[in-house]
Amino acid sequence: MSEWTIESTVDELLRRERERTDGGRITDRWPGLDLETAYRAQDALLARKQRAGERVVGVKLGLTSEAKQRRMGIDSPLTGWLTDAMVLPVGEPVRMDEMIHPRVEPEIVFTMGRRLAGPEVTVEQALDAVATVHAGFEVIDSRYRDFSFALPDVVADNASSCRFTVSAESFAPDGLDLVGEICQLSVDGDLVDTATGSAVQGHPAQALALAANDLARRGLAIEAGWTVLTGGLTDAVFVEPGRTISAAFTTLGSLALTGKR
Ligand code: OOG
Ligand code: MG
Repeated sequence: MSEWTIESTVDELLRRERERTDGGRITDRWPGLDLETAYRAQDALLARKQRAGERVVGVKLGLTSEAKQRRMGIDSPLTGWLTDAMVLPVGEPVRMDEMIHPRVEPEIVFTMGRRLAGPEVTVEQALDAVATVHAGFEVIDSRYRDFSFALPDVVADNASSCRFTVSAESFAPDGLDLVGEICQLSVDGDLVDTATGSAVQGHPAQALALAANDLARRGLAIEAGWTVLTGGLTDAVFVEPGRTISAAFTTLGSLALTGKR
């Protein structure tokens, strides 16, 4: 490919997803891919998925915790789209044959009772628009080799999104201590990581406000009924066939996922 464009970037990322193959950074080949152009590519990628019949069901935040930022070497949060095709029902295995190199991370998830439009949304306003809070898992599957990317690369790649699971147990935001909520992550029963809700931008609703304000720059809002993944609390764990990854939260309940070849 000689000249890289938004459309050729989308073609390449969708090809990798379809063929379940990773590849090099787009920014190595297209140094002109800046953040704004990358979000335009992300929106163009979503438009392709919508033309193929997928429906937007929410939005995700990525790199909202220090654990994730440190691991990925990027210190700035980002947003991506969630579609109905990404829903992984509770208890279903992670079908690795549909993916490249999936990793799982525990997240605090909001479902929205009201529309939330930026700019200048505060934590209080954000929390006020939330209907229910849940424990969740995100399965990320970067279309880049070794999950190695610069910020514009991962933005164009819809923030590595692949699947997500939301616990059926739901909680009203009032009366929850989301800052102090503890999440213990285990692999095959062995505790591997622990974090509290404060890991996510100081408060998961701060991440929600950030998403609303970020979308406002693109003339968009978080809609009533949408699901919002606020970002991995801990580092992500690779899925392996037969490996069970579980998360136990103080009040939000427990969830487990198992990899299947
Ligand atoms: C980017 C997506 C990060 C999170 O929750 O921090 C993300 C990646 O790590 O591949 O979803
Ligand atoms: Mg995530």
